[in-house]
Amino acid sequence: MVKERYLQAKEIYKKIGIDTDKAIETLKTIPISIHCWQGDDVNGFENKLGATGGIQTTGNYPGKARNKDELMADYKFALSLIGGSKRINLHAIYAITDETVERDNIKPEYFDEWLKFAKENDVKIDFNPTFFSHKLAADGMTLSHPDKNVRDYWIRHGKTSRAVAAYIGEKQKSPCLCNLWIPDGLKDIPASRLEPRLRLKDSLDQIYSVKYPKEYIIDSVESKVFGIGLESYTVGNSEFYQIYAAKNGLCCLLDTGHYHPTEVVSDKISSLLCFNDKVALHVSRPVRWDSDHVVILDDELKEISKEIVRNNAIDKVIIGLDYFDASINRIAAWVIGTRNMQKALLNALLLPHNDLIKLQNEQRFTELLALSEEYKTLPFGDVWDEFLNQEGLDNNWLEKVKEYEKDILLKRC
Ligand code: RNT
Ligand code: ZN
Repeated sequence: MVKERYLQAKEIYKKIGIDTDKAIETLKTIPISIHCWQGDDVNGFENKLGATGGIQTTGNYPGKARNKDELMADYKFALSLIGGSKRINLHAIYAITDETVERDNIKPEYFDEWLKFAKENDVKIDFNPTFFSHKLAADGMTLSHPDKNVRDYWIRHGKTSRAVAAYIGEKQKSPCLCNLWIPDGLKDIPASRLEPRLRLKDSLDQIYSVKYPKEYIIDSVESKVFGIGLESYTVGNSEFYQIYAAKNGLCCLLDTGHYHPTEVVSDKISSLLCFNDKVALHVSRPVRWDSDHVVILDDELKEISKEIVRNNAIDKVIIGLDYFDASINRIAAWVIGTRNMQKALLNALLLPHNDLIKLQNEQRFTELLALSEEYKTLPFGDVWDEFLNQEGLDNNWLEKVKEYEKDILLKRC
């Protein structure tokens, strides 16, 4: 049945010059970095206090992973329901060690078990220092803190995290994206916006003074426009990091939830591609004051994917997911978000971009609009189902998740 529908769709796409077999093959090679933190509401293994620092998970859905064994088991199960090329994205708070360790003293070997897990599941690892959910970040300031002792602690954490990422990258023979995000900001109108920014700049200079081979690590910096409780001012805003990254040879990471409501990341990617080899993404979904809802197949996700595909930027845009919903089954959240990212990419791979670009250049805007709208109802779903089919998967994953919930998750209470 899937095959029959696929063969029909293949003919339809052929008429507009699209090779669906090639689109499926390309989709299989595009890595999506799946964030571990959806599995346990960004708790990590240090304590059970939950996320602080301008981010928050809301919801009480039962069955979240409470330790490394549960998180790895859930992750493994989620990965088994997702096709294509996958990576896993870790945070420093997911270090595995029996001792109580301060974050400025995290050692690469605390991630050996994750390297083993990654190898067993045929995925590579990305990494993030954790500058939140900590007593020294409780006042919403880390690398820009007025107290030098606090800044120095977080500088050491930044350095030690990069050492971990470089170690992972070397071991796995694939560069590890090491993404730096700090919550630093203020709830109300600042007396000085400049001072914290100058302190952040100095802290970053120290963190990035250590050099690693580019085969091991790609360093990225992530901006934000606001945080919960930090509504008036964010030290590391977009302008700050874009210029810092440009001057220091770092990669910018654009989180789709970190801009004003009418600002879109799909419009920013090409600007960055004019000047950078790589652009990293945190694909998320902003809803009012939250920046982290589960990714759905909406117009903006499709537009982002078109930018990646039509600008020949598949090897340049590093795709990671970043959302956390505690109100629904967490494994389902992983599967829904990742599959939607892949659906959007497939949708982009099935469009005749060169023809559409030609129409734009010839200023034939009526045809451009008419055809773009016509293409929206091509039998995309049949090609998607064939992708799943080739990956040994189908659309009935929810039943498996429900069973897993009944047999495993609900017994965790
Ligand atoms: C927060 C940032 C950051 C975190 C993760 C957990 O607003 O998006 O990337 O969500 O690092
Ligand atoms: Zn993010």
